[in-house]
Amino acid sequence: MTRENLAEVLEEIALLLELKNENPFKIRAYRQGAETVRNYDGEIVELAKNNQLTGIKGIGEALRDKLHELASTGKLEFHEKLRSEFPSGIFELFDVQGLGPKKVKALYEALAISSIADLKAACEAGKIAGLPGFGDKTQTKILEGIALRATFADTFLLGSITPLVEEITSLLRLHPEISRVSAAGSFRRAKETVHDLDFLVATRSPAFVCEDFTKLPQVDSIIVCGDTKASVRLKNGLQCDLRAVSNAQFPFALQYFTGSKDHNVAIRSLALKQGLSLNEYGFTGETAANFEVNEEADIYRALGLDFIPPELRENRGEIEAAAEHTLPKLVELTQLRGTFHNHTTASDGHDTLEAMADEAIDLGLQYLGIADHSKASFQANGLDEQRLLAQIDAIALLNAGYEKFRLFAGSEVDIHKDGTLDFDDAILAKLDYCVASVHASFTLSEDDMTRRICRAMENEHVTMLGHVTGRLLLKREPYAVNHAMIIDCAAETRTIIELNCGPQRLDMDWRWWKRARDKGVLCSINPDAHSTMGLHHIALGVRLARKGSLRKQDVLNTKTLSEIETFLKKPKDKR
Ligand code: DGT
Ligand code: CA
Ligand code: CA
Ligand code: ZN
Repeated sequence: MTRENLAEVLEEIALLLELKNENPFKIRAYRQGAETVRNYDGEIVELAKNNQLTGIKGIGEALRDKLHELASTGKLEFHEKLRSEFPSGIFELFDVQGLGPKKVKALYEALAISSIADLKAACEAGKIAGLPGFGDKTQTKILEGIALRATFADTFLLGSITPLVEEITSLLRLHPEISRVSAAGSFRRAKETVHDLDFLVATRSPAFVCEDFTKLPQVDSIIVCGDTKASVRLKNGLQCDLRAVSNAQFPFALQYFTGSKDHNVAIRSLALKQGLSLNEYGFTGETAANFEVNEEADIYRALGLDFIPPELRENRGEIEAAAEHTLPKLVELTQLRGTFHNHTTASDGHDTLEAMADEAIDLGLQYLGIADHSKASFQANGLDEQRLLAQIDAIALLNAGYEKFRLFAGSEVDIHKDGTLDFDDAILAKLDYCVASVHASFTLSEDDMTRRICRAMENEHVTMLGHVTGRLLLKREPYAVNHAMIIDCAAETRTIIELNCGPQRLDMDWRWWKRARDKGVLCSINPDAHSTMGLHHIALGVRLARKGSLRKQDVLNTKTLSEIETFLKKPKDKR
C-alpha cells in the first residue's frame, strides 16, 4: 500500500457514493480525506497501519478506521461492498474527458451504460444526444474523448511514475545478487510521457534475478520470464522490462537501452566510421581491444565524444555538439534557489501561506513566489483586488519574521480573451511579480490566441507567461498558439516564460526551450503547486529543463535571493 493507493480508494468511494446519491457532506469528507492523505507531511501509510491517525485535520473517526483497515490488510470491506453494487467497467467512464459523476450517473440510470464500449455504441447509435442535459454537442465531445483515451491507453506521465521507479530501483539495489541498477529507456531520457519502463541490472545470476523481479510487490502479472530478461505488468497497468547482463556488459547495455533509437542509430554509424562495431554487449572490430569501458562515458569517449547526458539523447544535434565539445552544462536541482507561481488556500490551493513557506524552507529554498488566481477564475476562487491587497499585507507580515527567506507577493492574473489583464496596472504595480495565464476561451484561432498572449506580455508588469499552451498531458490538447512568435515576443518584451512543472503540464514543451534560450529568453521553473507536496515537482521541472538544453544561467530561479530582489526591482526593459 502506498500513499497514492490509499488516496485512490478514498476517491473511488466518493465516486461510488455519488453514484448512489448519498449525502454530499459524506462524499466531500472522502474527497477531502484523499487530498489530506496525498498532501500529509509525514509517514501517513505507516501511521495508518499502526492506527495512529488521531488528530489529523481532514481525517475524521470513520475515515481513520477505514484507512487503518486498508493499510494493515490491503483492502477495505466497505469499499469492496460498494464496488460490488456496480459493474466494474463503470470506472472507465470517469476517464473520458468531460464525463463527471453526474453524467456517468445519468448514463447508467437512463441507458444502463456501464463501460466505454457501451458508451461508444450508444453515441454511435445517437442515443446520447436525446438524453436530458446531453445534446448533439455533448455526444460528439464524448466520442472525441473516447478516441483520445484510446490513443493514451498505454501511456503514463513521467511525473506520476517517478516515485514508482524510485521504489523499484531501490528494491533491486537491495538484492544481494545485483551489483549495478539503472532505469533506462524514455524514463531515463526524461520524456514527458512513457510507454513502458526499462530496467537494467548487472548480475552473475541473471535467471535467478529475473525470477525475483517478477515477484516484486508492485507486479500484477508476468508477461515473460526468461534467463536474461523478464517483462511484467505492474499494478498500475504499466509494462516493465528487465534485462540482466554481466558487469562488463552493463555500460553497453545501459547506453543501448537508454536510447533513443534515433540516437543509437547515429552513434552506431559514427562507430562504424571509426572501424568499431557497437551493440548492447560491447565493441567489436580491430581496434576494440584499445578501449577499456567501465562506464557509459567510456563508450562516448572511445568515439571521440563528450559524455552526452541521457536527457539530450534524441538525435537533435547532441552528437555533433559532443564531437565539438560544445554540449551545454545543464542546470541541476541543487542550483535552484527559489521558485515562483504557487497557490494557497486563498484561491484553490490546499495549504496556507505559512505552510507553503515552511515547505520551501525545508526544501532548501531562499524564496517562494506566491501567485493565487485572479477574480476571473471564479471557479478557482480567484482573488479580487481587495483580497489581493490583503494577501500582500499578510505576506509582508510573514516576511518580517523570516531571517534568510522571503515570500514574493504575486498573482496568476488571467489574460482576458482580448489580451487585457484581469487587474489594472495600478494593482499590478503593487506586486513583486506577476504571472499571466490563459484560463478560458481556449478555442480562439492560432492567430488570435498568439496575439492575445503577446498583448499580455507587452504589459510592463507581466514578469512571466504561465503555461504557454494550457495542455494537460494525456487529457486535454494544447490550445493553438504560435510558439515561435511567442518566443520572439518574450525576447523583445523581456518577459520570462515559465516551465510549468505540474506533471500533467510540463509546459512550455521541452522541444522549444533551446530556441528560447538562444534568443535570450529566461525560463522560470515553476511548480504551480496547489499544496506543500506540489513544491516537490521542481525536481521534475529541472529534468525537463535539462531536456530542453537549459543551463544555470538560463533559469531565473537559480538566482540567489539578493540577485532576484535586484532583478525584480529593475524595469522590465532593463532586465
Ligand atoms: P517508450 O516508447 O516510452 O518505451 O520509449 P523507449 O525509448 O523507452 O523505447 P523502448 O522501451 O521500446 O526501448 C528502449 C530503448 O531500447 C530505446 O530507447 C532504444 C533501444 N532500442 C529498442 N529497439 C531498438 C532498435 O530497434 N534499434 C536500436 N538501435 N535501439 C533500439
Ligand atoms: Ca521504454
Ligand atoms: Ca521496453
Ligand atoms: Zn494556471
